[in-house]
Amino acid sequence: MQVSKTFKRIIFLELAIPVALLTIGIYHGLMQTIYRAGVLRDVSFLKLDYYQGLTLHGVINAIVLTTFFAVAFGHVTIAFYFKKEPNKKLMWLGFWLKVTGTAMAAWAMLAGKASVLYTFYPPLKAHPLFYLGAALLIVGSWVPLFDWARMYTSWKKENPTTKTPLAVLGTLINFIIWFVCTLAVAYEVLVLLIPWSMGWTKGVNVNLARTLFWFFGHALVYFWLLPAYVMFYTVLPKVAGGKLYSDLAGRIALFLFLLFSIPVGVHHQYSDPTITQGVKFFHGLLTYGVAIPSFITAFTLAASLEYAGRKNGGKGLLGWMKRLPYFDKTRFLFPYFICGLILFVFGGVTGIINASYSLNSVVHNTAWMPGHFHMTIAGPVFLAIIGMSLYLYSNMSGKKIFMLNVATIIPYLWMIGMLVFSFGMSWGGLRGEPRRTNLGTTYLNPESPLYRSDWVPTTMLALFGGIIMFIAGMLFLVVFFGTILRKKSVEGKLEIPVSEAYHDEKRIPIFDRFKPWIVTMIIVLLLAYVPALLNVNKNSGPKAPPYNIDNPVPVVTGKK
Ligand code: HAS
Repeated sequence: MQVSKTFKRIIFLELAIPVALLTIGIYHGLMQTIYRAGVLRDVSFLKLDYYQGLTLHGVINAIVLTTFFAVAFGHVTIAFYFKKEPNKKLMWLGFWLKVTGTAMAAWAMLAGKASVLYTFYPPLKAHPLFYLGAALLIVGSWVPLFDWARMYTSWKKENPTTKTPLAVLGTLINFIIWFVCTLAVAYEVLVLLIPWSMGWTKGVNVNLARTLFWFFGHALVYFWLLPAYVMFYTVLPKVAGGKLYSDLAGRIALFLFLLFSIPVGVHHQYSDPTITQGVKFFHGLLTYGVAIPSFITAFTLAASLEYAGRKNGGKGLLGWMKRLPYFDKTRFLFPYFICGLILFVFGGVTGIINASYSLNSVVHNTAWMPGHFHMTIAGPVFLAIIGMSLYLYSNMSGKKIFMLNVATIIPYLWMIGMLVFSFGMSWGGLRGEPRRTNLGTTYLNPESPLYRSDWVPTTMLALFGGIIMFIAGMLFLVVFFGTILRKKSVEGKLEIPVSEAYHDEKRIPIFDRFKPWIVTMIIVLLLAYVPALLNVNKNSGPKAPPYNIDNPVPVVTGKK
């Protein structure tokens, strides 16, 4: 499909800006492992301190990259399946809001005025521009939803009995989840944090802020995941050489995410004393519910891959696995997808462990947690994002991929690094190693009375894995920007591989309509969150004054 120059320009910018920022994000990932292994026993390096680096790492990799990509991929998906481009003025508006927000937050972080980590829990206090920047980034990502909804409604009017393309369904579901969950964080930022950070209010209700954050925060992880799922359902079977096992399975899984992605946030607050056990139990139960669509996905994708492997000549019980295009340069997206999926098997299992109220008390706030989430966001999500960014850029620009051989092995290198890193973190977590801690200044410093020699192997493994990932990440940047610098060799166009369905079930209206699902979503949300908020309202202590991360004394704001 041919697309306009403006459309291309916006998509290229939305892909390239966050990939460029990855240089900072990936560098600080490596630095984390160096500090934590005690190789560097200082609070800062090159004038950037530990928590400043950790904030940059989390915000760039987990918020900026994922949000820019979700919007760009959404635009591309909608344009490709509806054969119509979204409104360019709105595309630019969303883009500039996101860029301005990112620039504001980046200034605050780089100036050392927002070392509050990506969760920005109060009473840690950031500069108001950090919060305002985050809010603008979010508002910028809302804009396209309204335009896509308009396009969807008019398409549906013309095609009332045609099934909505699975990729479009996934994109719309994802942005509906995103819109609803970000309302809570918008309230947290605009009503609680900005006035407090400006010194207009003396204190902040820390429990309320955390509860609002996690209303947003767990749905956020599915906002990261769903673009990857859209690719796994609609692109992966095709590039593997087969078909999607069941189209309906994909629809069911995606609609289940609409129901269960948000009302599970309290599983991040099992240790918060303000929330009662009944509410925690209910959120825990729903957390097992949100794993179901991923189990459906695991089965459907495995069946799709088996079909592809057999079509490619695979025989016997497991022989099909050997016939998948692991190193086929002409289908280089496959390695990015399969490595992500392999990592997600471990990411998923560790997530289910976290969901258990009792097991959570063993692993909460330990290094186990980054062990878990790196095998999710830095596994299927990250690999799908970088693979698809490269694919889209190359196709739409008409430029051949620079060092295609290297591009094909990067995901394997990343996966190996990630497995080593996450094994080290998870093992360390089980031995009590804390997360978000500069271990080099204390526990991993042999001169400190707190020294823990049993954390040497675990942090060394994490360091070793971190180095491998750093190399893979840098190679990707060379490949991506090398491709940008190339001359175009063919006319660029927008092409996405489309998987046919092996079981293309008849249209079932309930799985092709949003209204009943949105209504159920609201009911489940109310059941899960009204009691949680009532708990917070009843059990919260006095409001907290602001703190900086490096000082146990409150920051003084306003008049004394
Ligand atoms: Fe999580 C904490 C529970 C999924 C990210 N999670 C986090 C944090 C992050 C995160 C960032 O219940 C830390 C937040 C912070 O900073 O404090 N998580 C879960 C559960 C799931 C889950 C039950 N998490 C994710 C995903 C993430 C993510 C996805 C990012 C994208 N998580 C928790 C809990 C906590 C938590 C607690 C709080 C802990 C605490 O105490 O703080 C589920 O959705 C997982 C379901 C997944 C599966 C896996 C399906 C497998 C598939 C692969 C199939 C493979 C194939 C390949 C087909 C059931 C689909 C075959 C191979 C061949 C070669 C053929």
